[in-house]
Amino acid sequence: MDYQTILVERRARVGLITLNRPKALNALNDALIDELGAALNGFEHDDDIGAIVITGSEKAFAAGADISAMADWDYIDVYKSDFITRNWERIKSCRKPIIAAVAGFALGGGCELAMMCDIIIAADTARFGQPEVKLGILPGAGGTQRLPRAIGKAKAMDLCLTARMMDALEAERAGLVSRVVPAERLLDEALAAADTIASYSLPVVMMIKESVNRAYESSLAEGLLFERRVFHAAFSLADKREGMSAFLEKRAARFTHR
Ligand code: CO8
Repeated sequence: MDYQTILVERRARVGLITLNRPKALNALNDALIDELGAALNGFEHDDDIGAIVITGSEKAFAAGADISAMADWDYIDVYKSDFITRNWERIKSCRKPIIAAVAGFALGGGCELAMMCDIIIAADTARFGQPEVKLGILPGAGGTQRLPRAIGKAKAMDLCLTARMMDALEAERAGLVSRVVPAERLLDEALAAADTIASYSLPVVMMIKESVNRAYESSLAEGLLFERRVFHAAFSLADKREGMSAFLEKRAARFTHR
């Protein structure tokens, strides 16, 4: 497919998607989210891809939804087109792990996109925020829901109500990002993490993603039961046999990803 707003590459078993609207700081318009969905779809259905990295530019992961596109929209426009849920679903529903490699601004929908990913690795230049209040709107792609779950109510309220930005170190302290790395190392670190994930058994990696996400959607008892069922299922995999044999034979495992 010929993409206009993103760049799509493969690095061994890792799918790399670079948001590419530099003049608008990667503002997220419909075309970009559609293309992102199509690229994720391609990687999801490709057995040779085990993990995905989404990144932006040095200056911006994404500075939010495209304000120039939204400026003229009325209630009826966004309601009828089901603005946001229509084409953002693909990001949420991707079953393979996605790492957001964030440098520069991750604001509004950009912060929400990062939070839809499974791991956020931040450059020391990253700045996160939900500044929608300044535009007379509120976060609409999960900011008021995922941010409190990630960093707690106090900081989430602070960010959403004041529109202030949080730097990478604060984001790491607050639990939004898993690691902060020097900006020049960002892509290498994210690709290395994705490469490691992609080297493991793909079905097991997918089971882990599904199980951790279950923690957000269920009680502890239900989550533990879900984990146990999936844990038992893993014992049916060829990769389980290989992983344990490799350990006992003191050699590296050669997973077949099935
Ligand atoms: N939409 C459209 N264009 C943008 C956006 C945006 N969100 N952000 C920046 N740009 C454009 C600017 O208009 C400018 O264009 P031009 O050169 O043609 O004037 C160019 O990018 C560079 O931006 P600046 O000159 O402003 O760069 P600065 O370094 O001075 O400032 C900032 C950078 C602080 C990031 C600033 O651009 C800014 O505040 N941007 C808007 C941030 C914002 O409010 N984001 C929230 C948007 S609303 C939202 O995301 C709702 C989410 C709903 C769900 C998601 C659905 C897709």
